[in-house]
Amino acid sequence: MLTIIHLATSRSDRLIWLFEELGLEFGRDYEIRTFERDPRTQRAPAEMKALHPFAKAPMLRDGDRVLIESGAIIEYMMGRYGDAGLVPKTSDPDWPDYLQWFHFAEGSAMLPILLDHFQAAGLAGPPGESELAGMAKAGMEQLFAFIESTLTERTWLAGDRFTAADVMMGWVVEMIDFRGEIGPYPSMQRYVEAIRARPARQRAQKVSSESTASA
Ligand SMILES: N[C@@H](CCC(=O)N[C@@H](CS)C(=O)NCC(=O)O)C(=O)O
Repeated sequence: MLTIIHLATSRSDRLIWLFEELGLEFGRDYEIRTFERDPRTQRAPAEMKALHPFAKAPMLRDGDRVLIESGAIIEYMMGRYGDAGLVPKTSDPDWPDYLQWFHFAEGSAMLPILLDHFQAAGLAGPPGESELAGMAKAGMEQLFAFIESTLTERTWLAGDRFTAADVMMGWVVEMIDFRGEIGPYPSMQRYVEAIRARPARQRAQKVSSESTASA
């Protein structure tokens, strides 16, 4: 049995979604161990250190191995258990875009969003006034424009079919929506609706909220 180590509203939602896209079934093929964030700091609890010294979500336990990094875990799962057609072949013209967007999610997209989150929480002085606030705003505008222009040209980020890059980036675009910033971007709105219409995404949402409620 595979175990997803989960924090509510976190990147571990990517894994539950991927597992459902791969046809794995909650309770039969995988279980979820949910931890609560510290209500004041939103940090992961100290008990997670006992599972892995880095103590961040998600983690995946497979036998006696515990892996971290959502992107690495997704690649691990598809490499070891089959990719269900979510990875273009290296000869496919969409493969370079697949690689780019898969890694862009954690490598570039999250930074301006996190900078903005921390400055808005007042960690860099009065919100909206620090140099960091300006950097975050400019970074987010650049990010949103790049995602929007790509999604105006194609249905999914790496072409006309859904890939694992959309699991990585879909979580980011849903975060943009959750933060109330998607309004001016019709292609991102269309993309979020297409994600939410996927049966695997809907199953994952249900599994995630049920496992959070029973934590
Ligand atoms: N790049 C890592 C980021 C991991 C990460 O920062 N996870 C957050 C949740 S989304 C976390 O555990 N935060 C609590 C903490 O840092 O204490 C990944 O994609 O897995």
